Amino acid sequence: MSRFAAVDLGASSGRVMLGELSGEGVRLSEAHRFPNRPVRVGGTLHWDILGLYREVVHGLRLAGPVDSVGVDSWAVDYGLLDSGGALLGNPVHYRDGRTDGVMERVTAAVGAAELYDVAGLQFLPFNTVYQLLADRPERAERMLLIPDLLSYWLTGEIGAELTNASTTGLLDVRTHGWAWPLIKDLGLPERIFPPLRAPGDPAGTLRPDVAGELGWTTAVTTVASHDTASAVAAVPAAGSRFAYISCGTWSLAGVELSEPVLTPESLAADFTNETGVDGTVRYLRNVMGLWLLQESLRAWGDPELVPLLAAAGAARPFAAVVDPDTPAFLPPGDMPTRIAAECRRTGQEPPADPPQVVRCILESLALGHRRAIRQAVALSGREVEVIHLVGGGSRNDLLCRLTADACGLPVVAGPVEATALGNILVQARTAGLVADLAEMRALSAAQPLRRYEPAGDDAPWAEAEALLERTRPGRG
Ligand code: LFR
Repeated sequence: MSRFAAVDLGASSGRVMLGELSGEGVRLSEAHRFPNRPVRVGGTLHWDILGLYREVVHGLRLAGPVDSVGVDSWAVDYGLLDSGGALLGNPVHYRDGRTDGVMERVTAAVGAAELYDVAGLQFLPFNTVYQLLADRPERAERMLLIPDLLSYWLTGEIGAELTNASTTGLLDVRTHGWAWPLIKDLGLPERIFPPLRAPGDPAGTLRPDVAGELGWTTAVTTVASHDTASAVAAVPAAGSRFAYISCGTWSLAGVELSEPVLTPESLAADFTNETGVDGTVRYLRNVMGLWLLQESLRAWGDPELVPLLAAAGAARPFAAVVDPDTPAFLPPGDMPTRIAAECRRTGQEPPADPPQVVRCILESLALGHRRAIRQAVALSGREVEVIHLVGGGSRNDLLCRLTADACGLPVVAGPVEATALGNILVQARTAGLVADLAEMRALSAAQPLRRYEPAGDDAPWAEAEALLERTRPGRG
C-alpha cells in the first residue's frame, strides 16, 4: 500500500487529504480540514498565509508518514521574497481592490488582442500580471505563487509550477515558457520569475526542521498545483467527448483540448486557455460560482444550508435571474443586496426571502454553466455528450439538477474531492503506480458518482437566457 498526502487550499477552506493506493484503487480520507479566513488589515485584504502554513503542517502530522506530499491551491496569488528568501509582506487576496483599473490601463497600452495572443487568458482583473503591476515588486528577488510558496517553506526549493504559472498572464501559451518579451515590455523584473517545473517533477524533500516537527520525512512532488488543473485531471471521464465544471467558490466550465483556441471569437467570448497536465489545454471560462451563495450565507449570519436548499428547491422557478458574472459581485460584501439591485436594474422583482435568493443564485449559476459550455463547444468544435461536475458543488443536488436541465445534457456529479484526488494521482504516477491520464480518470470513476438526466424542457431556460442577453450592459 502506498500513501500520499494532498495539501489542497481552496478560497474558503483548506484540507490535507490522505490517499491510499492499493490493488483495489484509491481510498481517500480527510486528515485535517480548516477554514481559510482572509484578513483585512490597513485597508487591504490579505490571506493569512502563516496560519494556513501552520494548518498544513498540523494536517501532515495528522496524516502520518507518507511516500510523498503535493501542494495545490487557488491560482494567481503570490508571495514576494527578498534576496535572503524572506517573505516581503503578506500575500494579498485576489479580491482586494488594489488592482481596480489596472487591467483596463494595461489593455489600453498593450492591446487586448496582443495580450490574448501571448497568454490566451480570460481578462480577469486579478490575473497575476495586473497584481504585480499594482504591487511594483522592485524590492523583490522572487515571486512564488501560493502553492510554490508553501512547497518552498516545506523544502527550501524554489520553482514555478506550470499549470499555475499559466494563470499569471505572463506564460507563453504556445511555448509554455515565461513570456519574456511581454515581461520586459511591462517593466517587470525578470529575476522574480523562478524556473518552471511540470506536474510530476520532484520538488525536493522536507527541510530537516519540518521533518523534525513531524517526526518523519518524505519527498515533495510537483503536482498540478493550480487546484482547477488537479480537478480536471481527476474528472472521471472516459474518452474526450465531455465537458467539465469544477464547481466550488468558482465554477470553471469548459472542455479539455490539445491545442489552444486563440481566435478573435474566443477573445470576444473571453475564454481562457490554461495549461493542464501533460500539455493539455483547459479551455474554460470562470463563472462566479458558489461565491454568490457563500457571501449570501455570510450576510445572513450563516444559517444552516440543508433546510435552506430544501426551501429553495420548493421555491417558485425563474422568479428572477441575474448574470452571475456581474462585476459588482466580485468583491466581498452584502450579496443579497447586490443581487436585488441587479434584479431591479434588469426590470425584475428582487427575490423576497433567503430561499428565493438561493433559488435565484442556483438558477443563475446554471445559466452561467449553460452559456460557458455552449460557447466552449461552439468555439472549440469539440463535441460533448456529458458534463462532469466535480468539486464541492457536486454535493449540491439542486444545482446539479438545474445544470443538467439548463445545459440539456446529462450531468455526472462527483468526485467531491476531485482536486485532492488529482493531486494524489499525479504523485502516484510519479511513483510509477499509475500509467497515464486515462488511468487516473478510470481510478477517479470508481469514486461515488451521481447522474442527472436533463428534464428536456428548454423553453424557460432559453427565455431566461434571452432576458440576460437583452439586459447585458453595453447592449441596446
Ligand atoms: C478556483 C481558482 C480558479 C481561479 C480562481 C482564482 O479555485 O483557482 O481557477 O481563477 O480560483 O485563483
